[in-house]
Parts: sequence; structure tokens; C-alpha cells
Amino acid sequence: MNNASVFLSFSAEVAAARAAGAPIVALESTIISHGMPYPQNVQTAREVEALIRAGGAVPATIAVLEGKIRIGLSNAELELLGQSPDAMKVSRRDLPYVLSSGKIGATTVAATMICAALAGIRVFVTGGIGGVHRGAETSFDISADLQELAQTSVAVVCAGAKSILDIGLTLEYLETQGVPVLSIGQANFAAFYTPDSGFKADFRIDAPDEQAAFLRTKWALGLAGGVVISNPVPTDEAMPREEIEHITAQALLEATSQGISGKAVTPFLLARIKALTEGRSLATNIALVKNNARAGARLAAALNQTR
Ligand code: PSU
Ligand code: MN
Repeated sequence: MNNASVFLSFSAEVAAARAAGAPIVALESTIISHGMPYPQNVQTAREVEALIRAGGAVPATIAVLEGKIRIGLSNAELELLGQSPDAMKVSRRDLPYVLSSGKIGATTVAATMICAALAGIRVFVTGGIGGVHRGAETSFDISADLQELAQTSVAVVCAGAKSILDIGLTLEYLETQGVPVLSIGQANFAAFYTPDSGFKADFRIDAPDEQAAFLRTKWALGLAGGVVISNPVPTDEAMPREEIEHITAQALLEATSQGISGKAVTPFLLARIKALTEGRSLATNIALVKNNARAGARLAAALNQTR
């Protein structure tokens, strides 16, 4: 057994929800520190939390502060993550460092899954998951999020994966690792800024109680690991597909020519796409996260029904 519990620290709201057995939804913090600019990042984080409360669940935004994994943050702590240039992007490999050094850590999908699982939270809402990057056959750039989904038993509600990634290879990787990809409202996997990636998800399951039954069954079988739940951005808030493809190609070229590598790649591309779309990609990003918050709250409530 490990000794992780000494690192966990719950907000009063989340502690009360745990005591009452109320549904809880985990939220990541890299999307705040590295995924969106200030002040929209903090504003969105608050609105997402409010949507989850309105949906009958308790939000638990996760980050690392002063040597603790914090499950549930105050508004002041959201501000700190949203504004501090010192906030580190923390994935699985970074967790021991950010905890042992006492630095400020914003958790990625992978690290948030780890922390949610340690805290007993089974539903996690984000914007988009990391994946296999275009050109990964030479760069080897494959997000640690995928390996985490292979092993950590948390459901991840997302708007699919961005077209900065190779979505086909991302789905192949998930298949190899035995990670089911569910889709809400359509057969196909979503593509973040646009509803349709052109690739099929594994199973379309619209009803939250049926999604919950899927999760319970997987985990009851001892099949450890995550589940991707793809929730497409509403069409009236999506970006035009050709435009986002064009801009993504340009951002990818810029990343290559500037020698951007490692953990800096995804934040660089997000910021460039936002600039090249004059902020319209940010509006879509905010809309899809909110849409995911609604779906995640419904799922967490359904998963709590028959435990
Ligand atoms: N996708 C987004 N917005 C984000 C991220 C992904 O649309 O902010 C963040 C998430 O925290 C995700 C991380 O876990 O980027 C993936 O980074 P990398 O590609 O370096 O693994
Ligand atoms: Mn990477």
C-alpha cells in the first residue's frame, strides 16, 4: 500500500460532500494555468464550478499547493493558478517534484486522474484530452494522458481531442490500451473545436444512467482504467472546420520552426490558435468546457444512484 493520503487536502465543500456521499466531479487546473489566458481562465473555472453545482454535484478543482494535493479550491486559489507565472504544468512524472519542492502545480488530465482516484472521485470533466501528436512517428510526442487512461479508473468527460493531434492514431492507441471511448449524442468522436472528428467512437451512450451502468460494469469486472466520454461542442458554438484546420496547420508549422518541444507544445499551440482566430477559438473552448460540466454533473449524479 502507498501513503498517498498524507498528501491529500480537501476543501470544506468537498469534505462535506464526501461525508454525505454526494456526487463529486473533479476538474483539472492546467486548463486554467496553461490552457486559457487570464482573466477568462479564472472566470471560466468559476462558471464551470457553478454549472456543476447547478447540476446537483460538487466541483473539486484539483491542484498542488504548498506540498499538498488540494481537492477543491477557493476563488483566491483559482486566481493564483490563473495568474501565477510560476504555476508548473504537472503530469504524472512531475507530481513528486511539485509536492516535495512545495511549488505551485497545475494538474494535467493525467495528474488530475491520479489525484481524483486517490480521492475516490470517479468522474472528471475537462476540455480535451492529450493524445498522439501529428508527426509522433518522429517526435515520439504522445501525451501521458493516454497511458493514464490505460491504468487509472476515472471517467473523463471531454469534447474529444483537438486536431492539433492525430486523432486516428490517438484512437488506435486507446484501443490498444483497452480504453473505451463513449460518445454522447452522435456516433463519432468529437474534435474539440468542431463536433465531428470523422472517426467513430466505440459506443454511443446518451443517457447518463446507461453511461453509469457501463462504468460500474467495467470496474466491477476488475477492468482497471479510464473511460473517455466524448461530448461534442454544440454546433452553434463550434468553429468552422476548414478554418480551424488551416489555422492548426499554421500553428504546427510555427511550433516546428521555433523548435518547441516536450510539455511546451500543447500550451504553445493553444495560445497560437487563439491568437490566429482572434479569440474565437477561446469562445468555443469556453463553451465546450461548460457543455462538458453539464454532462459530467449528470453522470456523477447517475453514478451515485446505485452504488
Ligand atoms: N487540451 C486542451 N486544453 C488543455 C489541455 C489539453 O484542449 O489545456 C491540457 C490538459 O491539461 C492536458 C494537457 O492533459 O494539456 C496535455 O498536455 P501534453 O500534450 O503535454 O500531454
Ligand atoms: Mn507531449
